[in-house]
Amino acid sequence: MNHIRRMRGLAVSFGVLLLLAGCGAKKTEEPEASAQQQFETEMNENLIAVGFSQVGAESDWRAANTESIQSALTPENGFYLIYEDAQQKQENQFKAIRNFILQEVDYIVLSPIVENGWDTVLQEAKDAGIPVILVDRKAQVPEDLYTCWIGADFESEGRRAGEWLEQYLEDQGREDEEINIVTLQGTLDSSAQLGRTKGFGEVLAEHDNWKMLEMRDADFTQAKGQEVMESLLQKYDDIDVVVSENDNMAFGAVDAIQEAGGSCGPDGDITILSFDAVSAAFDAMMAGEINASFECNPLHGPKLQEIIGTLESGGTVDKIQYMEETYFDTDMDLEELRKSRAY
Ligand code: GYE
Repeated sequence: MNHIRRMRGLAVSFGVLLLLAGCGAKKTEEPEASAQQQFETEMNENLIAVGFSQVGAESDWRAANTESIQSALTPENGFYLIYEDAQQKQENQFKAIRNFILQEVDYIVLSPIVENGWDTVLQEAKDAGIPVILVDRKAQVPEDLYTCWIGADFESEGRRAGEWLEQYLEDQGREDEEINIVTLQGTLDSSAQLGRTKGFGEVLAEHDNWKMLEMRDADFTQAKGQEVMESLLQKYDDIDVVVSENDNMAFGAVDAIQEAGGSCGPDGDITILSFDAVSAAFDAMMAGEINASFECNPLHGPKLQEIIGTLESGGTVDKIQYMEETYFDTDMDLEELRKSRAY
């Protein structure tokens, strides 16, 4: 049933493609095009069609996540993947999902940019009988609107960062000092932002001497991280700690601090805590620019492949599935640790 539905959908989209391709083509090329059409249709006959609406390409983490999913859902593994980059706009994700429904894909994989606003479009997918698998970020919708979710425990990541800071200050005998903190937040209302802010906030609330000077949205990008950090440095001259809700914003913050003549990292004046632990964060830690990065695992591809496999054979899957995570700091043998990392 699913497959009949998919083949029809793909035939429609190939038809559209061929029509477009045909616009500028000479008459003599027509037979070739229809042979191509036949080939494509045959090739895709037994493949599982998956429409994937990705948030964007805003960070190294996102690039690793896209790559992991694209390299798992391949034709060799039995998939026909339609990838849509939403360029960090929820409306683009709505459009992509509605197109997937028109194309009659077998599954929709969605990484929701923010948590709210999904009820209508996910109800449309449900009405069309297409299972939705949420990856990375969550959507605040009734449970029957998605099959399952895979991603990170963002609150634990935030708490882990808070506890790390607690220990770090204690080790330096600074546990009673007044500590001024600023936070570069990720895209507001995204699960990663909400969870990390909440988790760190819980540890913050236990310390009367920790002062959160300001929390500012820097949208998970390096450029925004730099811009926001520049303005925070102009406003406050006594920042002790920067909590950056991803590595790319932390890289921007390092640039801003260095350009302003300041210093950061384990030997500098400003302690920088970050999230994701992408490869470039290892470089930054080894260069002594940031202190610690709390891991967020982007390698969702294999798990996604396994989940779809289970669903295809009529099995059931856990509604919520967390990835395993740890953290890294400059006291560790980072050179050695990074050797086994894929991102
Ligand atoms: O931390 C950040 C990315 O949702 C976990 O999004 C993801 C976050 C990740 O842009 O780098």
